Amino acid sequence: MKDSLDEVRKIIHIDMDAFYASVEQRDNPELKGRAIGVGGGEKRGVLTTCSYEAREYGVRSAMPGYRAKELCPHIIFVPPRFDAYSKVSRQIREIFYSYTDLVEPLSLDEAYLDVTHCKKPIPYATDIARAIKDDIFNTTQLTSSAGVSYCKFIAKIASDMNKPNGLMVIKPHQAMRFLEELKIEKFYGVGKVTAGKMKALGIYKGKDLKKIREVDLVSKFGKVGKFYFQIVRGIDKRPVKPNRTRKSLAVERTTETDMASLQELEIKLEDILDKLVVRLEKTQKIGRTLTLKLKTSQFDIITRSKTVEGILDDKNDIRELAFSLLRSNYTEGTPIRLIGLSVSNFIEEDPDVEGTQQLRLEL
Ligand code: TTP
Ligand code: MG
Repeated sequence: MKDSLDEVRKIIHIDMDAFYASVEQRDNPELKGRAIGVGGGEKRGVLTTCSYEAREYGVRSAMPGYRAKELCPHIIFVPPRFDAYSKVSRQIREIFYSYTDLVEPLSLDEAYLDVTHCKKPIPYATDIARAIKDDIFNTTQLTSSAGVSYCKFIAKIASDMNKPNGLMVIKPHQAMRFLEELKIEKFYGVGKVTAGKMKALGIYKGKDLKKIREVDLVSKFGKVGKFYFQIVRGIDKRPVKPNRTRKSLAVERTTETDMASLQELEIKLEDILDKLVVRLEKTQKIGRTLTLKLKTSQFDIITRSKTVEGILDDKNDIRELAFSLLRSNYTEGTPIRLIGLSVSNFIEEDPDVEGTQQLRLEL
């Protein structure tokens, strides 16, 4: 059955332990061994996360600070320091890339790695995971947990099983039993609502789910039913997708006949702007630099950029900037065959700016 196109993959999922809280405890010795919450100190604030010492009292991520205090009166609230977390995030990514280029970061503290063809000569995935955990600890003095398996779904579940400082391996021949015993809410894509529906149908564990025919799953849950059918049989072919970060997003228009007046160009620009804003929204990109590009009928290219201090997230601001770039750089009468706008300098590429992605909870 196995051939080179269908080899068994080695997937590792790595997740840092109590990430923000561990960084705070590392950097402030007074917080070591104490119950701490990151964020949540101020009125109506919620915790981003908390230390394992606080978890013993039932404190959890996303919990309002006052509730955490009720459960654990001696909890210490610490304000978050995102620059420190992104620094660690960059350090651990460097480590990942020293093992494989197939790294798919899911957040600051979590990533999938496909180490089927590892850059280092370590034959077993378990040893690779151990080596990565050691490297992370030696570089950052922080612990992480790893899950090792042949697919993403099982690797991710596994990394959560022996936290903190865990290492859990689920080999292909162990997967079936593991999935049969797995609670339904742990299955990938099964949220609270779906779990509720499943329980109403008597589906509590993988083995119950496995009894349901594919057609019935599809008729009850829609398309995703197909996915449940596969995943409960241990089939998850999703590849580890390295995030190729897009450097810019551009929309351009070439016209059949040259445009030779500001008025004509402005009409085109408006149309480009609409398209650009839609695409920015779709990709969830937030940039800081807007560039106007003009190509003359002689094929000379003029590009002019402006970087704003804040972010380019408002259509009116982008329009104003685009029009001012055009007005100040176009000489009436020059024949133009292409006009374009692009947004670049995306905030998540700049480690010193706090990207919206990095903060999953509003503080
Ligand atoms: P998680 O990996 O979900 O949690 P954790 O690392 O704190 O703890 P665990 O040991 O269970 O993995 O999230 C990573 C960081 O992301 C976390 O330290 C803080 C932040 N975060 C939020 O800002 N809001 C949230 O709701 C969650 C869950 C996490
Ligand atoms: Mg974590």
